[in-house]
Amino acid sequence: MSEIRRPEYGSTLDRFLLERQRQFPEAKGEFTQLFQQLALAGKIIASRVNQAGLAGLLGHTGKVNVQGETVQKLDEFANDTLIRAIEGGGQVCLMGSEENEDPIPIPTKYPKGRYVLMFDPLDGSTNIDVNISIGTIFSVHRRVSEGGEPGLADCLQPGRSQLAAGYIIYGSSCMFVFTTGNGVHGFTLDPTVGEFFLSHPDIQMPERGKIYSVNEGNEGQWDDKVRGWVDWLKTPNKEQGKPYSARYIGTLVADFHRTLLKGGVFAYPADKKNKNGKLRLLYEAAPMALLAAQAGGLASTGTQPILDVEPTELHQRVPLYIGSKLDVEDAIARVR
Ligand code: AFP
Repeated sequence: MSEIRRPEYGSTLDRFLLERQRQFPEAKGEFTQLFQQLALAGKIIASRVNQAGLAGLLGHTGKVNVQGETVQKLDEFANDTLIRAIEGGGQVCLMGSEENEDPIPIPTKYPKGRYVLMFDPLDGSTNIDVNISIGTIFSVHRRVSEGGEPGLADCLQPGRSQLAAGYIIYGSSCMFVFTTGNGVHGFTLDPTVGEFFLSHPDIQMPERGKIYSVNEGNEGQWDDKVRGWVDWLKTPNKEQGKPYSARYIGTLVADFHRTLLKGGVFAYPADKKNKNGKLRLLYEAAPMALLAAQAGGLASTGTQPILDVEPTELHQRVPLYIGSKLDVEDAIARVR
């Protein structure tokens, strides 16, 4: 009879956060508490995602969001869950969600903290009904306005000033992957215990990969440089490890997660239809850019590091090239 292997459990998320907190004697634990609330929201969303077909949560609400997209029932559920989990905690003074047109204030009955939370509650909505990975993306900034009520300026901060960023992926397992500026760490949820356990400490992106990830259905809308770059990736060249393989899920969290672990490049270029690309700077590109940088990778608009883009609007879009350092450098050299 073959031996039954006992699962190996790493540190819990709570213990990991507390150990980090101890390294900063001046820390008041607010950051730790914020992460605990994010993890709780992630567990609630994960459990609903798992039961979606049974719980009447598939399909759309009949509403259209600020991006002009159909709001799925799970989009709305995830947005409400995050807002409810965070607003009463006292760590955050303002939130911004991809689903809400304006910044989300903290109700007056709750204390306000010094952090600003930006999030995409359920990235990859179009994949919800077909059982494909979806995810939650978030980033944390420090409040920059002084006195009075926090406002739009607190949300419109460049990626470089993010204190933390991460995502929760609802895939074949649920993982919480984040950085607080000290490497990228991945925790896997054991649903039978209800805890996230450290499964992927200090993730490093391979310097070069073998996969490109782009919606090639848009090829007819691309300019010649983007088309030339993708053709180059597909042209056989043994020494350069080409042709690359194509993978495209259509959920940024899932495409980025694969790129983080296996390397390669993901792109959503600007095209004739989407002059600034499709992806949102504050809820998608900037958080992933911080994760990529912390894992040794790169993220660019094609002409500028994503982390340097100064936001001017809450729902601003940017072209995105992200992934292994050498693959993104190749992309920049060819599409610029
Ligand atoms: P949805 O949340 O509307 O499904 O959009 C997902 C997304 O913002 C991002 O997660 C994907 O990478 C990208 O859009 C996919 O866009 P295309 O369907 O145009 O390829």
